[in-house]
Amino acid sequence: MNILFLENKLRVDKLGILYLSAVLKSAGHNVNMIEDSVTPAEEYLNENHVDFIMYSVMSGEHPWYFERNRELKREFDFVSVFGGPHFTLFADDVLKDVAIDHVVVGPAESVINQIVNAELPEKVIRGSIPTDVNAILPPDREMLYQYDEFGKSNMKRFIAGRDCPMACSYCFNHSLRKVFKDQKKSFYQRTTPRRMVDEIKEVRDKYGLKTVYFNDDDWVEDHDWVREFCRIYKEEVNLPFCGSVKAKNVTEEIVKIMADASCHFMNVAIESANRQTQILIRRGWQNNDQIAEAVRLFESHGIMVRTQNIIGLPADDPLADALETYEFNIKLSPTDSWAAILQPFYGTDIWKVCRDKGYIDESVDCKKFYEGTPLDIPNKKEIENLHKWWYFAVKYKIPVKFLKIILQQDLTEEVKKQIQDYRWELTAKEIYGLDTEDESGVTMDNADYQVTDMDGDLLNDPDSPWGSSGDGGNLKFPFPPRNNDACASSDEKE
Ligand code: B12
Ligand code: SF4
Repeated sequence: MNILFLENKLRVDKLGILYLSAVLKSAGHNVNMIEDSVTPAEEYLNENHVDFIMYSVMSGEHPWYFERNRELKREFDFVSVFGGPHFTLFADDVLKDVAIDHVVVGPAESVINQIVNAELPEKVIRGSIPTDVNAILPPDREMLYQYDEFGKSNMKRFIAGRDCPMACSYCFNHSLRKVFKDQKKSFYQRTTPRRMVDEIKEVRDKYGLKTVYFNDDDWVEDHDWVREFCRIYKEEVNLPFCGSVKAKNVTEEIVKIMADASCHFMNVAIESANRQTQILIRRGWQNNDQIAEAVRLFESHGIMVRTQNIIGLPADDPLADALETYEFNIKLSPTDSWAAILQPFYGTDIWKVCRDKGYIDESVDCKKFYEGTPLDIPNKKEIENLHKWWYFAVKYKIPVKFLKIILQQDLTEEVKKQIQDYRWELTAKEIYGLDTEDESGVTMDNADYQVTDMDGDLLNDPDSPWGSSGDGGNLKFPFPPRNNDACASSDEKE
């Protein structure tokens, strides 16, 4: 069969479809992927026979995928298959849409070939949590890396584990666990350190690689795994790597091991520093002392930290909550600090909290990740302005009393954009050691130096469906060589 994964616009590796492509190819199918924004699907379908079009969807982008599929169905004959995180919570969306043939809820490795072989006729198909992640084929990167923008990118993405044991009320994890509660024993697996290192080496040798980015929700969750991985990785790869951690699982021993294995940068999530809000969003499992200690440990061992925060939360006083979180960030003084505005996805527990507090009604569509809050909360303007100023306010430790005056000022869309763009220009220089201008003063626009937002969209990209004021969390350019590694230099001093 000929199978096409259709994306709108991809800016970072989308591992989910690469894992599925490997499974499909192993069964002898022809699999390809195009970005509609680069090669319009009609153009491709006129030239190539396609039996199945597959769409991988995250919430927020779902309207685009549904509409595009309807358009294509009117003109071409194919079977449409949808999957991805959106459908863990939203499978009902699709029941009425006659252009959608199949939707898979959850991981699809175990069912994708059966769908293609017409062995599963149902519209909504339950996937399954892999029983052994080490038995899953490694992702088929060729499908994506045939495109230089990805194949030649210096930073490539990997994932060692699949799930997260927590149940934060704004996240899809709790509903994923409900759907697959009969597969409890298969949750929280990690590929072996050996397999992970082999996968990285293969990508390095085949495609080039300067920085490894782990998608795992908590890279340090299993300390034995980290010890063994870092031991092999240091010997056989030793490239800068980055990822995300839960502060409660960070210890000095683990941080030292990571720094010694070239760990360069870690995201540490705070979300809210207010204890009541932490409990409301079900992040009571870690406290501010643990967060502060994790940030201190990383930074003191030369691993840069970006703190991640959520503002616009449905606290009784959302602005006071955000400002308390802000002050906590100032105390921590991380290399970088980022705030998102809460988007309560329909069906999550936080959505129910927002509804019960009268902050939202069912008609609200949460897809403006950066522009504003969809909630009808007090101090909306101040919260949206705080989001724009966040990085500078934390960096320059602006006192709350003065910040409150700044937050009352009206910002035009142009000014908001300028603030965000400047924020990313500084981040590129300060964190990643790169100038956005080369020595001749010419602004670089080489793919290797593109700065993308959290959606993976290019900053200043007029075609971005999410606007241009993104987070910038995913940077594709190479990190500076780690010859000034904190551990190495302290060893030298000794
Ligand atoms: C890396 C990452 C990103 C990256 C890359 C995205 C990607 N898809 O790879 C970037 C930075 C771009 C990103 C951005 C955002 N992300 Co994000 N991201 C992740 C993260 C941490 C890892 C993704 C991953 O590699 N998973 C591993 C692969 C193997 O799993 P998978 O992608 O789910 O794929 C499996 C199944 O879903 C299914 N499947 C996937 N596609 C398809 C397609 C078909 C046809 C079928 C049948 C099945 C199928 O089978 C796959 C194999 O088992 C996940 C959390 C997580 N652990 O998954 C969040 C996650 C996907 N992100 C999330 C969110 C909210 C966002 C943002 C909105 C954040 C923000 N505020 O900006 C943006 C939105 C982006 C957008 N709308 O385009 C949510 C999505 C929730 C939802 N309901 O959709 C998640 C689940 C995290 C969470 N806390 O809830 N993200
Ligand atoms: S810790 Fe992160 S991945 Fe896990 S449930 Fe909370 S938000 Fe989701």
